[in-house]
Amino acid sequence: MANNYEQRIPHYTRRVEAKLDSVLPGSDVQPNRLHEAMRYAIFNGGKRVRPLLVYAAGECLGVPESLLDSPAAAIELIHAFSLVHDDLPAMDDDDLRRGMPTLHRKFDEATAILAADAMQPLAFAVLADIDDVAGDTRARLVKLVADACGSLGMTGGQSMDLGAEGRSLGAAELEHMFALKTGALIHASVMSACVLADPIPTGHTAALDGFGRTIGLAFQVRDDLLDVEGTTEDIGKPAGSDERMNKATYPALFGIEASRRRCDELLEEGLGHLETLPDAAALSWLARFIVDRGK
Ligand code: GRG
Repeated sequence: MANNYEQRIPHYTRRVEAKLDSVLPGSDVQPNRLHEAMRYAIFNGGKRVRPLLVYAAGECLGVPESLLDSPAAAIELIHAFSLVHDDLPAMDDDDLRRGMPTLHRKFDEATAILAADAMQPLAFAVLADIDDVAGDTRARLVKLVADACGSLGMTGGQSMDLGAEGRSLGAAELEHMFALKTGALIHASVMSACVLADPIPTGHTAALDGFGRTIGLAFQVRDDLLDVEGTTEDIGKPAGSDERMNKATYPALFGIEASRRRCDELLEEGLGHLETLPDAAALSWLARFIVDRGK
């Protein structure tokens, strides 16, 4: 099943995009401008890494694809919502995202805030509505994703990130911030398949837990490197903005070489977690993609 994983990525991308299309109200539905803005935030060219991790972890544990569409779409809704907030004037004040105007630039600030506000509850509605799954499993999925985006997850990490501007952090503090800001949702993507596959051997859960944490951290170190090494055209957002905003990043605090080494170490550690798992080729491919990606 996991052979030729790369060729099957479009299949998974189509699945999650079809699910997203089915749960997002059409832009012909009132209030039209709000729905148009939500659709713009979702359908403007994201890589869909988190949904791909949901499907890949599902492959590994033998979870039917049809059960994975809801967590994949819900997590992408949360991710898209966080990017809209991240770009707002009160946060990073960015004009460009995925090579296109950010939502508040394309529409207006109030519409961007409202579109993000509506995407978050939609994500939980999608999880609560998942077909053919017991009620307690749905509740566990809702809690998994809620914890990942709350004050002890992504929102907390974003708060730490804003508070770290201009400060010199040690590696442990920086990585803790990364683990929350970026790692928590990536970890939840992997763990959502464990919830759906339960009961599974505790060794499998521990391996995927370790993999999710490690690769979530690697994702942010690579993101920091891309901001320094990529062009605006490559990364679809203004290159060098971390330095201009005096952000606490891995390259700024420890240098480019140390950042590359840390990415490689985290990749090795992540791949090590996969060794005991039955069918981890897709996860392994995604882990390499995360540390090698050019955008
Ligand atoms: C209230 C839940 C909540 C969130 C608000 C704004 C915020 C708090 C959190 C933002 C967290 C954030 C933006 C983390 C950065 C994560 C990151 C590296 C995003 C880029 O992800 P990619 O490369 O993006 O997967 P694409 O465009 O491919 O989807």
